[in-house]
Amino acid sequence: MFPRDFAWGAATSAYQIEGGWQADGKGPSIWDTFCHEKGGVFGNQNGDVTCNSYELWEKDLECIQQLGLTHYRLSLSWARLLPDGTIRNVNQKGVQYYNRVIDDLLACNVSPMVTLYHFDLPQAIQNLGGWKSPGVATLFDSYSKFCFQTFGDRVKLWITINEPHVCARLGHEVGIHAPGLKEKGTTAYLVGHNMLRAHAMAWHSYNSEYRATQKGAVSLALNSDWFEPLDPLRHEDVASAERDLAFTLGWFAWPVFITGDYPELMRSAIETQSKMTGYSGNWRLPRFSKEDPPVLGTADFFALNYYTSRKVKSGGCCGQMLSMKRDLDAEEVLDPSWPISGVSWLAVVPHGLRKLLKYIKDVFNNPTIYITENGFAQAGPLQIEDVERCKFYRSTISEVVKAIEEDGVNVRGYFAWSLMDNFEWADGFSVRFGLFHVDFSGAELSRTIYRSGREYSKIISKYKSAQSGCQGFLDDDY
Ligand code: GBH
Repeated sequence: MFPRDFAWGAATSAYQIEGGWQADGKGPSIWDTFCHEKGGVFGNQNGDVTCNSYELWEKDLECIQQLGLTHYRLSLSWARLLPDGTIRNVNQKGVQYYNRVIDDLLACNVSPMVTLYHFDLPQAIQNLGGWKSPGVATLFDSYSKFCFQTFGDRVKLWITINEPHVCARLGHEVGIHAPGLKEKGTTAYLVGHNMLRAHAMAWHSYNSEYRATQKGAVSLALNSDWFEPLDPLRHEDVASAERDLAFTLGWFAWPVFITGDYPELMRSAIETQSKMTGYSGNWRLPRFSKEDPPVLGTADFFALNYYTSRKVKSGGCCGQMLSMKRDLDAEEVLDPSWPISGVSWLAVVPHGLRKLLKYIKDVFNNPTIYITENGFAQAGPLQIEDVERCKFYRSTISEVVKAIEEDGVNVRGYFAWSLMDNFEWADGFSVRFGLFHVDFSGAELSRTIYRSGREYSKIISKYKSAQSGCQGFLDDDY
């Protein structure tokens, strides 16, 4: 059974839904730049308008109410609030917009979970070196304090940074996300480091300046697949799966939850490759400095974004050049029994979530966990009757039930990705994750509930009424 105050949510992010990219004094972000430069996104699409939530927020609120959510996870656009990234210049229209969103949610009895950073760095800060530059951490801290000060009287659940792993790797190593850098084997580690420094500073600011009065909780959202050895009897495969977990989840979770430093496995794998390739520069994986506030202990809960799983075997790499892939030295494969959703990377593996939750419980000291994203993609011809996604949500949520009841994992909330179809980064509008369909070809951008939206709202209301003792829920199939 779910705890009484379990959070039933859906999530979105600013760049993916807001549009209004230049409205009312908003500054440009790196995603504005990345899309406008063309070549990086499916069909040269962009988030200039997308769901236009900047103007159509009431429509989103209607969707939220129709689902019966208790929580809504949104992100703030840093450049909408602070057009040049600094608190020297505050855009009051941006403040008004988010005040209204937050107030409307609370008026409808929906609690906001607010992410400060979901991939959309102000371009002005990118021009100073972006996440590569150490100074970004202090700028992020100032922005965070500004947000705590402005919205923290009403917002009690904060995520500082969404998926530092994706931002570091896809943005700076692979180059398919903004800012589009392909500086292999070095920059992603530096960027990840500065993101951890930025997160830790913001957490300490909240802790010392706002916690006592605002009484909220702050974490960072970490994405990870569940990785398991292709052949559990092969030592190399077991070690590869462990390395993959260390390089994905451990990279950020070890410093914050266990040791204040990166996983030993990760450090040694990187050092080995540095030696093998004759790399003579500084540590590629930076050291934490005593000058910075400590990173250990800077999360009030564990925020997990889970989408899929991989089988892992050894090898799979790859020339003489340094790269993260080479450091990782593991090859990920799909199990042929796993159905694939509308995007090739998203194999449907609900039981992987249960295993990952148990792993987090065991390895990271039984934290309170919020599943801050989980979802299923549709592509190709539109299906409002999306039965596959219905099945996906039903079986995923039943895996969460097992994690809670049988494995004793302390899961406190579940957020579906996403409230509605939106701008899916490099895939543009070709991939749809919504519980509501958005008609991007019509001027109204009308929102229509998918069958999976109905299904999710049924699940929510069943559990809610079971909790209040009105009715059992196990009589049905979820
Ligand atoms: C989330 O990341 C994001 O937080 C969210 O904004 C996004 O809309 C949602 O996923 C759906 O994609 O291109 O083959 O290298 C999820 C974690 C990790 C999933 C990177 C896609 C890229 C695979 N993502 N992965 S590939």
